[in-house]
Amino acid sequence: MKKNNTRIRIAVQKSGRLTEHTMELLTRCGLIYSKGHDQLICYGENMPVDVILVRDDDIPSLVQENLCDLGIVGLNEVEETRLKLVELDTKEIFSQISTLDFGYCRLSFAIPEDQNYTGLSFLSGKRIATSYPQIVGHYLKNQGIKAEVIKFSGAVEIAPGLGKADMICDLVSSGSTLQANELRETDTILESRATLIQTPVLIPTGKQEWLQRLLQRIQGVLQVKESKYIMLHAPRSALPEISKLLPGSESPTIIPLEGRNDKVAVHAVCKEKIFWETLELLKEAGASSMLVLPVEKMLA
Ligand code: PRT
Ligand code: ZN
Repeated sequence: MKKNNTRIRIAVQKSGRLTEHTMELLTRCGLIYSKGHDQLICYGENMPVDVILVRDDDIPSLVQENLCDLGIVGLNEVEETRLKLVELDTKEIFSQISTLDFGYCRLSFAIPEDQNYTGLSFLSGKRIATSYPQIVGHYLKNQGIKAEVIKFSGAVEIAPGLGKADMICDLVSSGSTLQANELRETDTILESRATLIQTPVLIPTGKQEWLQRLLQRIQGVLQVKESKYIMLHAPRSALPEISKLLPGSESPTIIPLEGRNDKVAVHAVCKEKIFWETLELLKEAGASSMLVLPVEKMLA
């Protein structure tokens, strides 16, 4: 795979929990792509952006080694690789550009249900199975706890049952996997979600413009998801109170209403959720004819 100096390469999970959300994000950024015969690359047809499909564990290294300019991967993988690079005294490490709004989970310790958890001191001298030895090792060191960290590549939750470990530290979302294995979650050591990372190497000028455009569009997509456009009529006298009630909005647009001096139309983009309760409060403040619309695209 020869690297091109004008096309941006973005590493994405090939098949797994992050894949669908990541491809949807890129599509919402305007990317139209076709899949190569080998199913390993999606070629951007309308933007100089190619998507490289790989295992999620490989994404941070591909970005670190500048084989890809960007990567989208869970913070758990980002942090595990970052700590390894720090340990190796690596000077230039990939940067974390933005957290995204999917792939939520947490890295937590879990112990057999029948054990009595006594706080962090419980960990002392224990054998802890995990796929994240760097994160767990770092945490234990910071807490001044001596315990044995055993690296497991998958099915960590079965380690205590097999007698290979006393407890585990693994990703949890609903908690049902722990429950099925008779384990109880104790402390969380990392809150994770999908994260956008960028190579530590200077991006060539030929790619700069499109890189900036892509990053700006990603921010736009993230903002738009929560944003709503609200339109309402209001008495002029109630404007200060109504403006205060509009969640996360910058100065609203005030439009005169034909033949009415006492009333105006108010239009605003709200960057936070608008709940029924907010509309009810606006009504109490004198607003009427309220309309809340989704926002399709946004560019700051
Ligand atoms: O093949 P490849 O290596 O690419 O995929 P993978 O199997 O390593 O990763 P995948 O697709 O399972 O997860 C990709 C990323 O999604 C992870 O790195 C996390 O950032 C994020 N993520 C979000 C999760 C979960 N939620 C999650 N629940 N990753 C894994 N799990 C597993 C967890 O390890 C445990 O086995 O799901 C189980 C727990 O789930 P609950 O709902 O039972 O608590
Ligand atoms: Zn993986």
